[in-house]
Amino acid sequence: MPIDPAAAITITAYDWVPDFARGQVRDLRVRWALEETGQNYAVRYLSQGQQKEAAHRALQPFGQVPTYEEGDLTLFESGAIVWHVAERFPGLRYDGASGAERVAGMAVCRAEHSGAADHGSGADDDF
Ligand SMILES: N[C@@H](CCC(=O)N[C@@H](CS)C(=O)NCC(=O)O)C(=O)O
Repeated sequence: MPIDPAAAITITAYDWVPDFARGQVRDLRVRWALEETGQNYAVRYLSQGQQKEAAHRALQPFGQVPTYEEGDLTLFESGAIVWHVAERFPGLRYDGASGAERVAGMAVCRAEHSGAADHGSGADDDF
């Protein structure tokens, strides 16, 4: 994982998550986008309740994670952050002609990137 305390991008996450929510906290979406695009990022961990303090609400008015900071830019809402990462860095978007082609192209790119294309059944080798 490209976590680097000195990275230009900082996201927020919790330093403690109850069992039922492990793996579900929405910083996962942002981490995924950053990892898929190969971007190093730092993580600022918040303790229980710290998300509601004024310092964090200045970044996320609803007192939630994740947030994204890069220079003067601060973003919240995981969907908006993922969109920004896809616009900012190559690797998530596929600029095909139509919406369906873009999605199909993205699926192939992701499969190749993850190595899945090398480990398939072979049945769809012409795909
Ligand atoms: N729509 C927001 C939802 C963010 C959200 O629900 N964050 C949760 C963790 S998954 C949170 O920080 N909850 C703590 C709280 O609301 O006090 C997003 O996608 O970023």
